[in-house]
Amino acid sequence: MNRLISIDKMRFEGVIIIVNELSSKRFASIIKAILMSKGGIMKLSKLFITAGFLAIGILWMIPIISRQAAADDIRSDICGDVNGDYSINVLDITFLIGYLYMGGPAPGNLAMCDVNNSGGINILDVTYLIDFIYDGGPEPTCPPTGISGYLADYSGCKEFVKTDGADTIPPTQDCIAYHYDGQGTLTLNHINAGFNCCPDSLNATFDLQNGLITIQQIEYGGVCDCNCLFDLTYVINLLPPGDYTIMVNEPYRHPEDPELIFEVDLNTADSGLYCVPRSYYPWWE
Ligand SMILES: [Ca+2]
Ligand SMILES: [Ca+2]
Repeated sequence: MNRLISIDKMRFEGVIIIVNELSSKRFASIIKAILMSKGGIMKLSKLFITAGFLAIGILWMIPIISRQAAADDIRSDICGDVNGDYSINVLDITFLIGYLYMGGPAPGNLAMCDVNNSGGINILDVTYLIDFIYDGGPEPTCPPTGISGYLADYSGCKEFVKTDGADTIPPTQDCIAYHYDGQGTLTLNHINAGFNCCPDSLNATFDLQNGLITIQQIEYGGVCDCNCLFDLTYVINLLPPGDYTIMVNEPYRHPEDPELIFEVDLNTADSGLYCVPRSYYPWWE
C-alpha cells in the first residue's frame, strides 16, 4: 500500500515537472494533437502516466544522456532507437520528448526518429513509440537513412531587369536564402536561378557526402530562344545539426562566373542569405 502511494506520488510529481518544463502553448498543442488522434483519451492517459515515470527517469538519466550526447559517434540505424543505444525502450521516448520540447540534445540519426514515416518529427512520433512499446502498436517504420530533399516550388519566368516593386535582389545576383529550424528541416529559397524561358518543368536532385550538400538543377524541355530567371524553393528533411557546405550546380552558369557554393553553421536554428555575382548568367548565348 505504501509502495502504491509512493508510485502515485512519483507519477504526480513527474507530471508536474513535465508540465513546468513545457510552455503552456506548446503543452496545449501537444494535448490537442493527441486528443485529435485515434484513441486520443486513452493515449493521453498513457502519456501522462509515462511522463510521470519519465520525469523521474530524466532526473536519474540526465548524466548518462549528457555523456551519450557528447559522443560524436552516436548513431543508430535502428528505427525507433532515438538515443542510439541499439535498443528501443522508454529511454527513446524520453530522449525524443527532451529533444522536441525541452531543448535536449539532438538524436544522432534523425531519420530513425521519424517512426511513422511521415517525413517530419513531432508529437505523433512520440505517441507512435508509446503505442509500440506499451500497447502492441505497429512497429516503427522509418524512411531510408540519409537526407531527403525535393524541389518544393518554383516561380514562372521573372523579368530580366529589376523594376520598381519587384525583387529586392537585382538580376546581377544569384542568391540562396536559407533557414534551418534546428530540428532537421532546411529550406533554401534560390533567388534568380537561370533557366530557359519555357521549360516543360524543373527539378533538382540532392546528395550529401561528408558534409557537402550538392543540389543538381535539372531542366526538362526548354526550347525557347531565350533564358530568364526563376525563384526555386528546395526543402531538405531529416538533416542533422552540423556544419555543411552547400553547392548548387547550375546548368546555365557561365564559366567565368563563380560557382554557387557556401558554408553554413547549422548546429542550431539559423537563417541567412548568400549571394554570388553574375556578369553573364543566364544570358550568355
Ligand atoms: Ca534506444
Ligand atoms: Ca513522423
